[in-house]
Amino acid sequence: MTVKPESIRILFPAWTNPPSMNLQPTTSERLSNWMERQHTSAPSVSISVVVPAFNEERRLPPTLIDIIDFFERKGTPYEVIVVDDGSRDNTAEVVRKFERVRPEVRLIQLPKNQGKGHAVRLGVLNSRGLRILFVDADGATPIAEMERLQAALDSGSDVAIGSRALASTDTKVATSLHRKVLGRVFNRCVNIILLPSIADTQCGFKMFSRKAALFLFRKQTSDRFSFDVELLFLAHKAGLRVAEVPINWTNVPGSKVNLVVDALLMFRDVFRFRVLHRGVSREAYEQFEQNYDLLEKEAAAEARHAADHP
Ligand SMILES: Nc1nc2c(ncn2[C@@H]2O[C@H](COP(=O)(O)OP(=O)(O)O)[C@@H](O)[C@H]2O)c(=O)[nH]1
Ligand SMILES: [Mg+2]
Repeated sequence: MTVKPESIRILFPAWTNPPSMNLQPTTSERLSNWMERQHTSAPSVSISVVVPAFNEERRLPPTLIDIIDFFERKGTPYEVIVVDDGSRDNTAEVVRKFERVRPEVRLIQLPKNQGKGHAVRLGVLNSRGLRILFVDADGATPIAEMERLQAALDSGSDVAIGSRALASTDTKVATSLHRKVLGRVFNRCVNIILLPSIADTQCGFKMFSRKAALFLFRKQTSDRFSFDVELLFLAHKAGLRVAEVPINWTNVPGSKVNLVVDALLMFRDVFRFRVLHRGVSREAYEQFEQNYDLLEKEAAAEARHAADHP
C-alpha cells in the first residue's frame, strides 16, 4: 500500500524543527519539496506491471516470481502493482511477503470485490511506468512475451495487445476447444456490433504507452470483464494506433470467468459503449495531449486517493 499523505503530514511538523538540531532555515522548504516530489506522477520506472488478483493465493506466487526474475535479469527498472480485488483467501498476505523482500512490488488492497476492470484501472492509474502492462495473475502468458508488445510500441503503436486468435508460426495457444469456440463467437459478435478489426479483445496481456493509458483508463466506465472491449473501442475512436500481436498462451486451470453469465453481462455493456462514448474523437485526444502534463498530476492525485480510500 502507498504511504498515506495524512501520515506524512502528521510527521512533518516534528521533523521540521527538532529542538536538538540546528537546522538551516531552508530545511522545511527542502523537506516539503522532497515530499512533494515523492508524490509527483513523473514516470520513474521503464515499465509498470499491473496484476489484478481475486482469490489468487495459489496461482499468483509463481507468476510474481517469474515477473520479478525476468526484470531483475534484464536490469530494467520496473514495478509490479498487485491489486487485490477483495479476495477472501490469503492473496494479500502472499503479496505482502513479496513486498517485504522486493521494494518494486506494491499491493493495493480493495476491501470488497469490485471486478477485474476496476482493479486494473486502479493499478494503472497508480502506476509510475513509462509503459504499462497488465497481466492475469495465473501467468497464462509468460512475462517474456512482453518483448513482443514492447517491439510494437517501439515502432510507434500507442497500445499493443496480446492475441490468441492471430495465427503465427512461432507462437502457440493451448486451450480447450469450448473456450476457443466461445472466445471466437464472442469476438465475432464484438466485431459486428462495435469493433470491426480486432480478433481477440479479451486476452489479459496488454501494453500501453503512459499517455494512451491515462487517456483510456480515465474514460473507462466498465468495472467488469467488458473493460477490455471498452478500452479498445475508446482507442479506436481516439485514433490511437493499436497493434494486435500473436503471443504464446496456455490455459491455466482455475479460471474465475463464468463463460455464460459473464459473457451475457459483457454483451449488455458492449451495446452501451457506442452511446456512452459518442463524444470521443481524434480532436478530443489532441486536446488531451495539449493538457497532458496538468492532467497527469491531477490524475495521479485522484488515483492515490482512490487507492488509499477504497
Ligand atoms: N474472475 C475475476 N477475476 C478477477 C476479478 N478481479 C480481478 N480478477 C483477475 O482477473 C484475471 C482473470 O483471469 P482468469 O480468471 O484466469 O480468467 P481467464 O483466463 O480469462 O478465464 C485474474 O488475474 C483474476 O485474479 C473478479 O472480480 N473476478
Ligand atoms: Mg486464466
